[in-house]
Amino acid sequence: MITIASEDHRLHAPKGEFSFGEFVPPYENPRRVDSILARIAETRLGPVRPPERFGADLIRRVHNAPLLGFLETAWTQWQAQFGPDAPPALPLSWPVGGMRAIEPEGITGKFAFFALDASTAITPTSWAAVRSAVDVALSAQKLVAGGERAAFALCRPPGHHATPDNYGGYCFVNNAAVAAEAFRQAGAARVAVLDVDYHHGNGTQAIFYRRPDVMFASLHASPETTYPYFSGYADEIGEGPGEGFNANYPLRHGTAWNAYGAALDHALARIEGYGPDALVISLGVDTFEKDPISHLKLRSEDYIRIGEAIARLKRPTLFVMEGGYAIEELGLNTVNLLQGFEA
Ligand code: Q9C
Ligand code: ZN
Repeated sequence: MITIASEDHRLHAPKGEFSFGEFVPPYENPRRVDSILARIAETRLGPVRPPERFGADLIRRVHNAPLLGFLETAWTQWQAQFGPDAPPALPLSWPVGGMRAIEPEGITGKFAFFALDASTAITPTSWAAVRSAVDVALSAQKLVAGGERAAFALCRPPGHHATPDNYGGYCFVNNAAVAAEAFRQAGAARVAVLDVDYHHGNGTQAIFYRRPDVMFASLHASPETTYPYFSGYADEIGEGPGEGFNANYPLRHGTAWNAYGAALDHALARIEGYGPDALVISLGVDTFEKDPISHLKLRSEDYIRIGEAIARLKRPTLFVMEGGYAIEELGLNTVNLLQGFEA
């Protein structure tokens, strides 16, 4: 399988994130890509190629102009306010309940307006890294649209929490959604996105919630206990023309292969019935038993089975990297899934 990867992901390397009352080193960091590339080389999964550059058209189909304008200029405005020793660019308050959700004039208010959480810092060069991740996704998508059975977009930063109007959960632009949109433009009538990241893909769900042409199915730890908390319940089935094209499988903390595999089979049967022309996998491996921020119990060999099960759909398949924070085993688990698919 061909992997697309860019060195420019290194341009997004914030000093830290807020986690349980402390400012800690970021779980989402450049070593994640190193771990995956090392395993790709070790297993000879296939060639690793740099991305082509793409314009912003497809990004604009997925995200609204105010968010994109903010992301491009946030650091400059933050530094204009705080000077050369500016603190980490993060919000610490939010417009909840019935407050006036009007985009504020000042930059600190804008962070509160656009961010989902205080875990997703913006640095001077984050936007360049974000754009490179989109280029990675679109370059891999182009391979699949051009006839490859599958390709792996080694995106960083990840994307599935980014909604039309908000960024967060380590995500800025929704790489998988942009790629799904690219498949539509390339002539696929129906596209399915299957999200196996530990966290609910609230962003991807929101982007396609009212659309029948892109189905979204997600297995994730239940929002009753788990970030992003306010999205991911089983009764979220899509709306209007999108009704019936959204499928959530919330799982309890502690879920291991048996229950996970059963939910996966169910999701795959739903996708099979939908009959997509292309499949996008939001590939998170933070379902791993040793993941430092997660509470599912998948083992390294389980990822081979996930890959095998996805392959049985026999669809042109694009894998887009999302989460996974157990750096030591990140490459192993990710490549296990890809090798299971290829077996
Ligand atoms: N500091 C993805 O896996 N909550 N995002 C962090 C620990 C945010 C995860 C809590 C988790 C976001 C792509
Ligand atoms: Zn995740």
